[in-house]
Amino acid sequence: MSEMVKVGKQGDVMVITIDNPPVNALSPGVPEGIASAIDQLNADADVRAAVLIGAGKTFVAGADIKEFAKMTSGKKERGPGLLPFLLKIEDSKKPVIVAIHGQALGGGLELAMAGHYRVASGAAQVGQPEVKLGIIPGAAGTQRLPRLAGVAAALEMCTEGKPIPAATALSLGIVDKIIEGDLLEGAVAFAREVAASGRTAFPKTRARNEKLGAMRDNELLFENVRASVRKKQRGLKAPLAAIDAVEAATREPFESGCATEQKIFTECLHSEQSKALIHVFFAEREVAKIPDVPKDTATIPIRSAVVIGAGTMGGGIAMVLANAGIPVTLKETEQAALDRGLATIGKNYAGSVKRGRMTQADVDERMKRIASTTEWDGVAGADLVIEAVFESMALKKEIFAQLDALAKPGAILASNTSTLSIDEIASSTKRPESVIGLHFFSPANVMKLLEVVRGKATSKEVIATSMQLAKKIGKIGVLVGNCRGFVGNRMFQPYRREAQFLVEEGAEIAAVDKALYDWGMAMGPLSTADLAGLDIGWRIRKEHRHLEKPGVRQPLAEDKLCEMGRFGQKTRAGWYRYDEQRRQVADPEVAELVRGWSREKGIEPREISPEEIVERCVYALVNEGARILEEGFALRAVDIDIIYLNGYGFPAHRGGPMWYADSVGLKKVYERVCEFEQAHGENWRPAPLLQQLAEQGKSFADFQRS
Ligand code: 3H9
Repeated sequence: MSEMVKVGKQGDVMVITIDNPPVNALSPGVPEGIASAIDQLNADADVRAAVLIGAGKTFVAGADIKEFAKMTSGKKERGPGLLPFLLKIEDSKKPVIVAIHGQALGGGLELAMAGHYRVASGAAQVGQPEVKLGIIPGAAGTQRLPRLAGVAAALEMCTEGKPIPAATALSLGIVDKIIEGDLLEGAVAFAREVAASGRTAFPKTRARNEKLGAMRDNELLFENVRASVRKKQRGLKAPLAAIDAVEAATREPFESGCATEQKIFTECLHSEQSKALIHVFFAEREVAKIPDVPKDTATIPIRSAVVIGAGTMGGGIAMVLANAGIPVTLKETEQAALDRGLATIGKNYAGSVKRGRMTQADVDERMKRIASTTEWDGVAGADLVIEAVFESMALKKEIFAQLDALAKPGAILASNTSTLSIDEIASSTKRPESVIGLHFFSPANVMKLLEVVRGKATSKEVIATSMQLAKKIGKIGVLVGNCRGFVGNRMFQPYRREAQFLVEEGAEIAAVDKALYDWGMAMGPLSTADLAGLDIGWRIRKEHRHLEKPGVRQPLAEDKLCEMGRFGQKTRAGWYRYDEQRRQVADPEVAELVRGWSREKGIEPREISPEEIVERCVYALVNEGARILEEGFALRAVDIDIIYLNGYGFPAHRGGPMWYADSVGLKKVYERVCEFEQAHGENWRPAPLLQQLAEQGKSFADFQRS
């Protein structure tokens, strides 16, 4: 018997326990172990039924995702897959009751559906999340789920990939009973009832066709779901593939439906999208691991917090802390500013209630956690202070000196700065080890990314606590070093520069945005600039003119637009114009102006293809990313990828900028960067690391800092 599957008995009921920590993935050995247990069940005259359950915190989180890369790289044959093992369970002469706690996801739910009955604890969840990995269910999930839950529910679960709670699974017919109290005890009792019922045959999901629906109704349903997926999951292939597979369940007998599913599954598994999304799955977990801050580093309990500044960022941060159950005091200098900040928080929460994301009771509870003050009174008792005032070093230093005087020893003093040096801010305190950057992205209550900026003196406890806090407040924390713009904004600057250059060279404004949007970015770079405000970069550039190298081309357009008072959406004019409802409209005047400015600079307009637009902008990200990696401001290429995916609308199915460059091939990327350097000068000087890896035939993923 496999080590990962244990067999025991409770009287006349066999208990088969999957024990493959941490999440009971169906790694090699697990399906074989279950199959052998089913043989034992049918051979043992003393048992009348079996309960199949998971050890530890969850039932089964699906197939072992690590195995997929081995298959697609040719290191491993795919083999027979899980299907024969599942048929063996379904064909067992004695009933198999699957007991679900934690999650039954992907192959875990497929395994459960092959049992004759399913019971679940109240807090359990079930789902087919494969689309999030760019694949579809590959062990008859698309064939058994519509038979249990109906076609519409199966389509929703297989295309969106969101797990559903046990109560919903019960109402859909996916589980047969919710067990209150001890799951194993309840499942064994259920098994005895089934065994005592006198039945000689037990329900096989694959034979239950009554929920597959009428063909005509289905056709309309498929059409609607395809249209909605194309809109909501733009550019993703797996959700559409999942619909094809579910459709096969309604058109073909079970066996041939399974064969269709296998074919589609294999195509998806070998796609670039799936490789990228699987990379993202592991990358999201990798960023939590910091080589010199081990998992067992002591952390500081965060029982209360103060946020300084009640503007858009400060208010959003206060909401995020309150949502996670942390009492927070919002501090402003003027009562009027505080009132405005609180009103915005109230408005944002009201929006969540309106959209059905929260109840009024949830909001009341959260609002109770947000206190407000114009004094410094909360600081002394706080475990965490987050400063979120506007970007002025002098002001921030003044605030940190004050915090140093007031905060208790050991409290974390964080700045939400997006551009300024954490070390310089920390220098205004006598405890730089307690100072860290917590760079939230706007709107802070929505965006998943938190750049955690490590100063040169920041202590490991403060880093470990900040990374833990990120998880607690539902963010993905990525540790970065203290350089100008940190990782995300430092890379964004050349990306945006190229977008401007392209317009100055003759590309239409809308064409630049469209090329990148069609490529998968959540928004084009010029629309993003209008949203963020063109004036922010303008003010920073004005302060740093002395850093500009003579003879190196600088973008013209945004500075000139700002000089005209066109700051973007906030002034209803930037690259585009905005109507009363903030709807974007093209502005031919801007195109004309840019043409004039370019002419003055002697730039000849030319035809620019969407491919060049994408290469210029995306390779600008990659080249700067390579410098950041080499200089050590990001720990690994995956950290950069996660920042771009969660903070900058980079498409997940392209894996992040560094993964994307690896998938194109660094030799090719490097050659193109060299061509751009020839054509456009010093801005495109290749990063030494890009050159080195390209010449060695390596990838960013291979890069290990020595
Ligand atoms: C599938 O099933 C295809 C089928 O149709 C069959 C085809 C034939 N495999 O997330 P956590 C690791 S596709 C391998 O931090 P949590 C994870 O990397 C699969 N490893 O914990 C991490 O490792 P480390 C469909 C896995 O409590 C550790 O476990 N299923 C797998 O926050 C802890 O994970 C899914 O897509 C796996 N399947 O969340 C579900 N799952 O400690 C994927 C996890 O070294 N999993 N690991 O960094 C999840 O969504 C979450 O892990 C879960 C737990 C909700 C289960």
